Amino acid sequence: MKDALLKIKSLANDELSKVNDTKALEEIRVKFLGKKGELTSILKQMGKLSAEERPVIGQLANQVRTEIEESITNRVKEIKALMLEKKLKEEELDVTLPGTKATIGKLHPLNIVLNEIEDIFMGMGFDIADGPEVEYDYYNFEALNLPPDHPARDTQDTFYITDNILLRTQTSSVQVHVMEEKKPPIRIISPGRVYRSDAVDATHSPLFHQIEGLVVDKGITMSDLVGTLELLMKRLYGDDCKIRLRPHHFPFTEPSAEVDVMCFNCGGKGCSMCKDEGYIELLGAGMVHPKVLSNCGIDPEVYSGFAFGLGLERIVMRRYGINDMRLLFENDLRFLNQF
Ligand code: 2NL
Repeated sequence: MKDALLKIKSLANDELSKVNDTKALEEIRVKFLGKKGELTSILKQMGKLSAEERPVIGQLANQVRTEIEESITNRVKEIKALMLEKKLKEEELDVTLPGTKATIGKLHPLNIVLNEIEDIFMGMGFDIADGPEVEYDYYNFEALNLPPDHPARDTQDTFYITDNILLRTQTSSVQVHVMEEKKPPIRIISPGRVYRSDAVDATHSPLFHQIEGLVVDKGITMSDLVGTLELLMKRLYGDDCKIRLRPHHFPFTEPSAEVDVMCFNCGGKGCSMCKDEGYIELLGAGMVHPKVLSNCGIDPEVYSGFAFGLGLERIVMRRYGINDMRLLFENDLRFLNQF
């Protein structure tokens, strides 16, 4: 029996040295020390022993149990330490590795110039007005005094969604909403995307950006329009910049004008850039047509206003010397990273 006990001890130590996880350890504990374990089955046979042998074997059996328990406890500690070490190794962080560079986004050139123009107008007390890109025909055309047979209303030029819903072709629609909702004084610009059914080429895109402006109050005259546009151009192109108005026709303004800006290349003398004109056409403007005011619930006998519309792409292309509008929409980072 003594041999059997010693054999159990060495067997247990043997198995313990081979296991590497706590689950297997628990199995060993049950196998040797459990109620149906090897040690218990030996102790059950104690009755067969003589009175002298019994305390000796009993003591040895207790000793074996304690030793096996201690071995298990030690092995648990060892395994836990090993597992921790393994885990730490797996999760090791090499602080000397080069980091992943965070790329920082940039503003699109259209937004750089738009922000600048918004700042200029906010400095003159204008609000920025926003509105839907999908619009009723009424807000895009009818309220603005464009008769049903006007060429701009042709399905060839405008993206219609239904008979009376379309993609706005100008942001004047936003200004009509503002005039319907607000009493003068009104001082707003409405920048945004507009859509026209044009084929893509170096100077045309079916989607482009417009900035329209509108001022309505008592006593607004053409000189307010000229002063506002002059200040805009001086801020954009420098204090030497001059503008020039030529008579024109728009259905929504009367009188109407096309506004040219002095050629920044030759300073008005005439060069290849301005085709010897000295001036370059930049925007359209005029005094808001009385019919447009009354369409929007504003009494043209009491109030008057001026309005203008300019294409953002054209200004951006002029500013940076970009000769093809497609570059602004292709999102090629090699191009965009230059701004
Ligand atoms: C252009 C330039 C223009 C307007 C837009 C406008 C807006 C309202 C009332 C009257 Cl709500 N006018 N906007 C005025 C003149 C020119 O855009 O070349 N358009 C075809």
